[in-house]
Amino acid sequence: MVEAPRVVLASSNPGKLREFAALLAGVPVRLRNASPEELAALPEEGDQYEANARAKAVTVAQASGLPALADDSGLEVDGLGGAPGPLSARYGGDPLDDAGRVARLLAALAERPGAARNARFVCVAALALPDGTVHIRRGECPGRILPEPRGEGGFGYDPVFEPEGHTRSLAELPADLKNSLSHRGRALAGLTEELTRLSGG
Ligand code: ITT
Repeated sequence: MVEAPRVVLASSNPGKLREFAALLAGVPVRLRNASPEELAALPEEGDQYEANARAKAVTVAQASGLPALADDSGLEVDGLGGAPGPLSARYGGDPLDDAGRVARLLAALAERPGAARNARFVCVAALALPDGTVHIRRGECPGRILPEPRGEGGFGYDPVFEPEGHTRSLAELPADLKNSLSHRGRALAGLTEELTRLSGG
């Protein structure tokens, strides 16, 4: 029997890695996380989702000699002119953790009216092949920023993001429901065909 092709996940974010694995569970590929050496080769990130996603995937595809999958993602808040956007992981500076970044976001939006809290998660996913081909897909998830964090699931800004059409935060929704409507779920759905093709399917 022919083994499913291997694909390396080019991310150091445990929350993303969990979601990649769940989202690709039905795709005939064998996933592995990037090694510390492969992750150390990742370039400094800029302020463009697509360039960042492409750079992460291409770097790990070259380092591993295998197809590599990465995403660059972020939260865009209308009342902050679309910030923090591609800078979401570094919002507020380095010493902050997820809870610190959430607190900083809520402070920036304190006393701001409803429309200022409209927001969207954006994900640009990149699949880089060892032959240099790169496939790019984008996904978005619209919603709004809640007044207080709610829920224990997910990661990052999930506790303060209520997706459109729902009355719970992403951190309160079951993981499979988040994945079915999330920016990452939508971006990866667009890559399923290319990933399946790796196995000759
Ligand atoms: P890698 O580059 O190693 O993958 P990273 O966390 O630095 O990890 P990004 O530069 O793409 O990745 O930053 C994305 C940030 O946006 C992430 O750290 C979260 O703060 C936020 N984010 C992205 N997707 C999210 C989601 O589904 N839920 C909550 N926050 C999310």
